Amino acid sequence: MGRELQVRGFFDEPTFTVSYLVWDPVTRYGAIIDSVLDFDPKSGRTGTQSAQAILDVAHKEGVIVDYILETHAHADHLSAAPFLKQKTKAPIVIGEHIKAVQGVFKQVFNIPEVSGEGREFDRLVKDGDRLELGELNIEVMHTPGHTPACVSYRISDAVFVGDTMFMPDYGSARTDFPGGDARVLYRSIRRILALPPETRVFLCHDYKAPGRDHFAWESTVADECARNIHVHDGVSEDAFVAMREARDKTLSMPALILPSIQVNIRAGELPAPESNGVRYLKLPIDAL
Ligand SMILES: N[C@@H](CCC(=O)N[C@@H](CS)C(=O)NCC(=O)O)C(=O)O
Ligand SMILES: [Fe+2]
Repeated sequence: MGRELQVRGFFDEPTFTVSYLVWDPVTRYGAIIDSVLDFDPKSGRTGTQSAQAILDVAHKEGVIVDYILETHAHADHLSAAPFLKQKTKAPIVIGEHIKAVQGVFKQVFNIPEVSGEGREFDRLVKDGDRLELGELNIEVMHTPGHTPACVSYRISDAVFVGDTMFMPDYGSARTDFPGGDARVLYRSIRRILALPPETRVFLCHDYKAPGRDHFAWESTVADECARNIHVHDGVSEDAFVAMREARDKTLSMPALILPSIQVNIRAGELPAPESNGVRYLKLPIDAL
């Protein structure tokens, strides 16, 4: 019997992102998944309040943070991974196909200093890899579709699925970013839904579904199979692809896509300060 992983979710309402602190209750070794750096695009100000709130809980619960995990290079918020790494000394982990994502966006943003080899991260993981978390294991599942580098992290009776599916009443992630693919996403989701039905599923975003008055980010494999409006057990691959591609055409770009991607392909590191000591982000004109 695997023992139950402890999970605490932190909801960032400005970006609808859920970050997690998870830990092995016996050894107290833990990980932080998909952290958020506060960023106000109007003023250009950043802040670490949201990330600090995670560290505060870790401290209160006596959790030793062993990994800073990213499910993908996020397109809607800046990662706080460098701040967390400085505070915890834990390595920043992402899927190995981040190399391809870096390859595309280093061109878009014309930032040749980005390696294209994933060197900005401390550890690149691939499908089937296992990371020790106290006496538990983090099992990596490559779950592409939303982006080519997306991974899910399965830990004891829980799985952190990043942007693959969302709450059953909301459905699934968009597939219209470079390297996204609806057919590939369907197959990734079906792999997750083949896990034991009681597996707890933790989502990376919630946008509230029409008629729901509260945010939510936890479901189960059984619930998703039975009720996910885009990918319940009765939906064929072709039907999903048609729905997803049609819906993607109606979505506008995330508010923070341009700041987020150029920072997150650098593992959350902001561009180096210019001669006046100020850091600047780029805005590619007519390039996306
Ligand atoms: N309105 C949000 C949208 C963000 C967004 O596009 N999120 C992606 C994940 S990075 C997604 O899959 N959204 C699904 C949807 O909006 O239906 C924003 O501007 O940040
Ligand atoms: Fe995303």
